[in-house]
Amino acid sequence: MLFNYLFYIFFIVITGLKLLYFGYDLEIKYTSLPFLSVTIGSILIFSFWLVFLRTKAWKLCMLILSFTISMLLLSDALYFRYFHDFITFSVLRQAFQVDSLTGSIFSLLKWMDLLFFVDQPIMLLNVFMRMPKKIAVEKRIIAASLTLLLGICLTVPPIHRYIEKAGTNLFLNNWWNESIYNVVGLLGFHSYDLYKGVKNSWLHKQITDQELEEVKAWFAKGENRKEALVPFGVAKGKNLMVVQLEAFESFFINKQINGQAITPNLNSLIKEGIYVENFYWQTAQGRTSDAEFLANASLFPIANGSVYQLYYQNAFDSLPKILKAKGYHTFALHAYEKSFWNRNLMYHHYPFDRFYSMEDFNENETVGWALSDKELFLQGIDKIKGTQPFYSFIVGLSSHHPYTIQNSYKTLKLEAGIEIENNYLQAIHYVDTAIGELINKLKVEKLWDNTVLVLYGDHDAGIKFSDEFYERLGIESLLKSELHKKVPLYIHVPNINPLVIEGVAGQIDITPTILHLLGMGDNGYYVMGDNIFTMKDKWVVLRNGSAISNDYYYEAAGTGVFADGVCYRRKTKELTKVTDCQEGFKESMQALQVSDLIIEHNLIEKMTK
Ligand code: GP9
Ligand code: MN
Repeated sequence: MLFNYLFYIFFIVITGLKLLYFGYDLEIKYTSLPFLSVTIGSILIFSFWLVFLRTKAWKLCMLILSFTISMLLLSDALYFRYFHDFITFSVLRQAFQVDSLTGSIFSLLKWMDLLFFVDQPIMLLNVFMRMPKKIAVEKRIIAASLTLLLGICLTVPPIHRYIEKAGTNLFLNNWWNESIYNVVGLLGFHSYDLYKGVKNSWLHKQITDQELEEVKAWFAKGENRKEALVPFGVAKGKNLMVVQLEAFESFFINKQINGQAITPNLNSLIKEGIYVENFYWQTAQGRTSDAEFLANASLFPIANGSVYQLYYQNAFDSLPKILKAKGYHTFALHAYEKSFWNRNLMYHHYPFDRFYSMEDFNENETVGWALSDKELFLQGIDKIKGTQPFYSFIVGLSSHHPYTIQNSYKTLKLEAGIEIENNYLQAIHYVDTAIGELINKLKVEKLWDNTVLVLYGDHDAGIKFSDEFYERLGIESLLKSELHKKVPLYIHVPNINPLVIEGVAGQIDITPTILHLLGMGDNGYYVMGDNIFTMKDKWVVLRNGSAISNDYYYEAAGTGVFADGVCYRRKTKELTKVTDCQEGFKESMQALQVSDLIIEHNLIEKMTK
């Protein structure tokens, strides 16, 4: 009998160690005492019922439970290495996409991941060991109840203390899964997420009057404007082409490696057009689809899952919708499976008149995952050039993780180094070449002088770059976390002087900025971004609650408490007192809340009626 209990204690300890190794391996910083107690407590709550079972069933169920936890840890670890987030209920609803990511997933596996399964042989052996004595049912009930009680005592008080200190904000707003993990551990996170997922799917809560007022007030507040840097309507009636580039950060722009420019085409474009130097990605779990949504609907992505999957039927004041109403022909082009990220439905709903997906292209050249960006651009222009004025939204793919483009397209001469970093630069360099081809084609087709061209990156590369890599590129920035939040925003407007904008902006600002150039303005539309040409200093809000202004960078903490975050001066990259960033925190809480309310309750439809 004693052996059974001892073995159960072994199960608790080894599972606890596996959970802690998970956090250590993924460098999710949080190892304080309450976290340890919550981790052990949650295992007890998850497994107390084993103690109630008869010996044989107990052993078998313990094997199944420990294997399930091992699989959960491995899946979460792989997902986290790629997306920097945990698998959630909403993500599972899009699980069919995992198929396409298989290549990426294998590249993320490590031998050390076997540690998640370290206890399996012993658990299996235990099932086949003979146990002499049965345990009386009363004893089993008492033991199971005590186990549950101990589990509750280890988890509830620390979480309660956290809520007392920080409020329920973290759970209510749920802007960042990592912060919930930091308080309740991995098993706690998944339980909470499952509860929320089920609740949101089946019990839809109504918006309160106060919440509705909050949303209306947000749109009613006056804007902080300055004289326009570029005249309103300077590109009235022109075509619009927006190109979203995959995992295209901006730190390599105007940089050289071994005497070769990494992005020669973009570098020369910047000299002739408008370049927003401090431009940030604001995506969450919906990755590429979130970036598309930010740029086209000018709202924030949701914290869990993707708007494209979960709210595609909502009403949005989207760029294609606004332009279509003004007589534009609207096209979306992405040479991949049309149902990926639910694009076929979402694009139809935006609405784009026509979506050219993989099946509409001649697949004559593959780079990375699919048709090369070069062919996407060249064939794409042929498809749309006959119908003007057009709005064409093109989504590239060649520079997708794990960046292993075919050797013949790797044209940079690089010394051997860390493979993924080299591959990333090769893929970026390739995409830059494709941009060069795009510009040429626009000129040949006589579109360059009557088309506004917008280029931007969707999100970061998801790579942990080495110090040696930064050195090779001559990057000295002391604040790497902010550096990798930046993607480029380049705008070509026919016949205007070149302009470099230093003020901060984010993907959510793309639609209002374009509406300014096309002479339509964003008045009367439910778009949350600002027009880059007229806005004064703003806080660019990231989905995890961080915020960036011209002067400061507020990095939100995993706890959701303002004072736990850190505040930097952007110019000097020095830490300053956190209260300097108070405004940024307030702004991010408000903006994310307003956007979430709009999306969860389909408010644009209601408010427009
Ligand atoms: C595929 C592509 C995926 O269509 O958009 O990019 P991701 O969302 O994985 O960054
Ligand atoms: Mn992407």
